[in-house]
Amino acid sequence: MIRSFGNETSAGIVSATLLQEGGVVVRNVAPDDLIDKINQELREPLDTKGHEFENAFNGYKTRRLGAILGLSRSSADLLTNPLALGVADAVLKRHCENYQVGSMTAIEIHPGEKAQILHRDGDFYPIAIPGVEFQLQAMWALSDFTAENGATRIVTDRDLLRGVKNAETEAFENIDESKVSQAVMPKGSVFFWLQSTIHGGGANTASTPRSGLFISYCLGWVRQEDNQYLLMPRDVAESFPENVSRLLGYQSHGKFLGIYPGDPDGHWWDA
Ligand SMILES: O=C(O)CCC(=O)C(=O)O
Ligand SMILES: [Fe+2]
Repeated sequence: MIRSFGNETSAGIVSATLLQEGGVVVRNVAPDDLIDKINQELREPLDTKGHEFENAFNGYKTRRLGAILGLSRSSADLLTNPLALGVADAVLKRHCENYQVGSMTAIEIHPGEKAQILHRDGDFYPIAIPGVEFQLQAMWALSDFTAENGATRIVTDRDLLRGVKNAETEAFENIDESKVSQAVMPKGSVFFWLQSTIHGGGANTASTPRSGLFISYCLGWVRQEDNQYLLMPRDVAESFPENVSRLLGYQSHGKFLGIYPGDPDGHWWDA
């Protein structure tokens, strides 16, 4: 079972549970009107471009979109949600001074989609350091997430949870279903899981789509999954509040890494 908390729960309790158990749901964090606005902003691009991301990993009945802030400005409110940042602070700042967006992806699983292959998102980082999470993942429910419509699945088995990556890649395909739990949650809730947590999208056997906004936050000294500088050029990034442009990567890490003229901490000149 994945632990599910009410929205009065502190980031401290949520992150402690997450670090212990690999995944945690917090219900009803984002107001309905925000979620409705984001759904409105994403509708047309999902319908026209969402199928471009179909492949064996993403599925052939799943619509996706990247570069979300360019399509849905309201999504910035989920990116900078105080609970999400509180959890990201607790999980990531153990290993960095600041963190950044890895990727933001809308994922709409349509009826008839199969369960996605179980995997770890951060396996594109070619090393593993035991106890270090290179990134944290959040899935915001833009619709209700149910067992039938494809709520995200995670493996809750503790041995697998802490395993060294890639060693059990083979085993990912033969995982006993009794070790898999789903992040069932109402629209507006958020599901957090660790980079080390094995997971995947669920099968949709319902009659309506399951819609979510995936946001990953990665350590400030690793490369971001999606190239935010090309997806979100400087003028677009800087049209958002500074906390958003910083998260996109328009900030340095410490005094020497990622410096540029205009860096909000002034390290270009300082160094
Ligand atoms: O859609 C989901 O619930 C999870 C998708 C996922 O894990 C991925 O595409 O990496
Ligand atoms: Fe994933």
